[in-house]
Amino acid sequence: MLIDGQWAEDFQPVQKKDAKGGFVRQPSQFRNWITPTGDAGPTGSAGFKAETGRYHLYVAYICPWASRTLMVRKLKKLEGVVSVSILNPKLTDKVWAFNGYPEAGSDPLFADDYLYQTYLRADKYYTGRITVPVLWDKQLNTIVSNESSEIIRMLNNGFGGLADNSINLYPLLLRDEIEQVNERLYHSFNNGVYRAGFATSQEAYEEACKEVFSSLDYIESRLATQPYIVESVLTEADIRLFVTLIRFDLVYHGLFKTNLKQIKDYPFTYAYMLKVYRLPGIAETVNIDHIKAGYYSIKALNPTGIVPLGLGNII
Ligand SMILES: N[C@@H](CCC(=O)N[C@@H](CS)C(=O)NCC(=O)O)C(=O)O
Repeated sequence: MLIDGQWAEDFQPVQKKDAKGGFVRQPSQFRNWITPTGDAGPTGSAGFKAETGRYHLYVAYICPWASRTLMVRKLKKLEGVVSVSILNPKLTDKVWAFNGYPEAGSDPLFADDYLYQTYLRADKYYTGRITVPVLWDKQLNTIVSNESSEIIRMLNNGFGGLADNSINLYPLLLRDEIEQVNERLYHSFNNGVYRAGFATSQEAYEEACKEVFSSLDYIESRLATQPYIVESVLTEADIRLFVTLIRFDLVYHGLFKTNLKQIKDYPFTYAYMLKVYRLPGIAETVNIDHIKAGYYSIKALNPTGIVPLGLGNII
């Protein structure tokens, strides 16, 4: 990570942990909001008005949090409004790099080699991890946000008439239930797989792994009686769920040791995952080769860098 704009330690083995060896995810630091008028959102400063061509999204296909933003950009038909760069899926000692892998692009804005340089352009004394997604403002030359849960809300309703508003992923009437499901699934499922994978004690691993599977039981029981995870319409809760499901049999089951069962052992959940995958545009946001190459490049978990051959029969 960077401390006051300087590299502190190698990224690879360093993940923050608690006293029991549990993985602790660090909070995102850029928390502004794009709004139709440029007024401030729930956090951060004003001045980020929705405009075509003004914003750029840096993502990696490996990353579930970044993939949320790619999915919502597609569903809201914002491809012509917000441009995108795909990073190299393989993590380096300086974390995310541009180029050097099929379908990874260069940095169209500054021709940088690494994403950390983008963070330093926004704040030359930046302290924190270098994470994707990053939503960049070409006009103010800064990061609008690096928090995916907020970026997907901006893409959903911050762009006014520039977006396709026939889809609303955060409808007013369902917000309470969406928040409840998000809350239920974030810690124990979306982040639960990471807590299992990056645990450094048996106790922390077992606790996280069991929570992952009790979440899958909860997901399966909901999907047995309704088409989407909240009622009968596609919402942001489905986006957040899908990105973890699609990676599960492919990488979490093996590399993160969440291996009590696979998604294909949950018939309703498996059918639901395929249904979301087949929604228009969604398959283009899933790159299986990048997901495998990226996760299996995490040296702390896989020092030899060997990538298994199997595809987990996911799609
Ligand atoms: N809270 C962030 C988390 C993003 C995140 O952790 N991204 C991972 C990739 S999946 C990352 O960039 N990790 C690099 C690191 O932590 O050094 C969000 O949801 O946007």
